[in-house]
Amino acid sequence: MSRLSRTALAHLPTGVAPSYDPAAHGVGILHFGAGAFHRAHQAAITDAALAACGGDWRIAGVSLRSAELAEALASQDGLFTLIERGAQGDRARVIGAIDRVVAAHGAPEAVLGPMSDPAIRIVTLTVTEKAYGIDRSGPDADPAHPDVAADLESPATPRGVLGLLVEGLRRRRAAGHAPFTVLCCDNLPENGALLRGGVVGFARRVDPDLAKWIAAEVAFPSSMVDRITPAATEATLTLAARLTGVKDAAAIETEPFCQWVIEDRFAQGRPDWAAGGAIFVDDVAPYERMKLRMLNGAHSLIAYAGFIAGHALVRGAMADPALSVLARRHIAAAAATLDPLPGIDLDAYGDELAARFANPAIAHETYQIAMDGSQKLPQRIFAPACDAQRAGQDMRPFAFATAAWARYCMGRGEAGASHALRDPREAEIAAVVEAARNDTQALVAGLLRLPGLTPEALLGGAFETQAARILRDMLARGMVAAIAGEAA
Ligand code: CS2
Repeated sequence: MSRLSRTALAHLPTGVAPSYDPAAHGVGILHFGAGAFHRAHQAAITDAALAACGGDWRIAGVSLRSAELAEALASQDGLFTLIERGAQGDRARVIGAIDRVVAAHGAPEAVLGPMSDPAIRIVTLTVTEKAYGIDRSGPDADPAHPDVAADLESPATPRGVLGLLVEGLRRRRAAGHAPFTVLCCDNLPENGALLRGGVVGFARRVDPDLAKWIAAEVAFPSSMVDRITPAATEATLTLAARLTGVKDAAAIETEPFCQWVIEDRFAQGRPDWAAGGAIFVDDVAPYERMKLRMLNGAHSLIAYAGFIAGHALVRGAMADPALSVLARRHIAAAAATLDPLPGIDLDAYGDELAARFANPAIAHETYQIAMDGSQKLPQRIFAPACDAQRAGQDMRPFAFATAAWARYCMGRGEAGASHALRDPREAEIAAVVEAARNDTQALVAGLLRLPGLTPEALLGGAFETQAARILRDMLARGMVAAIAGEAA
């Protein structure tokens, strides 16, 4: 079987190859974090925009850690297969929007070079919540973050996101070029303003004049991205080969649903992403809140409760009647904290979410979603819990999710098997777990009081007491019984 490449495109089944010639379009976007999520989402929408409206908007990807993806894509002329999997079956399409991916690790010039090139008009990012190094209370750069600390020491040879953006912008300004627009695509609240705070805060520490220029000249629109994309496996590659007739080492699979809501503030133009299904709005914040609280909040609940109850996959957890009731209760409680959104029926959105979680073709691991809880819970669980408390609404769904996270943080399943937490604050979490022993109140109190984690309003009151009681029940009766009792 031949390998996916430009020359193989002519031999693909009808409708699989891009309907435009990728090589005829120049690169206009630099993207940090070229993993499965980006390729199933932004790259796919950019591909549709290129097919519909053209333009020099192909993407150069930056892989911050691994060189593997860069090599796989290089040997395939940047092409990869995207498989959409849903009730209607599997649909494969080859995406031509990515020109190349460069590995940044130990090679900052590979990233700073393109950043200085005026052809790059937008820098986009999906690097996960923990990679930024932003102190959210500012927002500001967090000098305690390892990448930020290293880059403040040697700003001319950065390795982290903030350091690379600031040095890239510095060079742009020094060369007299207009700055690129910075578009954050991670699951963070008001992600444009947050990243702006981090970048300006970093710049202020190395070059206050540059910080002023960035604050005045660089646009940081917010965006909300949504597409459930599990990590690709060998089975993904086998399926891609069966659907297309060629071998693809970089194939990925995803759900049919895809949503991208973007603030339309691009200083130097942008692709016609609306042609690929994106929605442009003046203010992304209400959409972001809806998605973070309803989708991601319920996802985290399912991940922690489901993992401890023995469900490796989200779809398996949703097939458990009691857990599915809890997921729906969580979605409804999250919806109740939101202001109405013109044109959006929150009940219908919630129903659609439950169906998406249950998609039998998508094998999304609870363990994957459980990762980095300390970076996710504030916007997914604590923010809606605060609003619910203020409005006198039921906080129990949020307390249950918090207890499930605390149970997961204990690092051991009910049969005694240990699991790695995979959280940037895992040392602090482990210290709290160790000190609390099996005192559930001390454990919940300790976790909630990790510096900067939980809003003051939730500490020392009903929310904390409820979470501790629920955790005690989870330990006394087991997670399955605790879920069943809660759903009854
Ligand atoms: C998930 C998200 O891993 C997680 O934390 O909740 O990656 C989720 O699948 C996406 O945000 C869906 O758009």
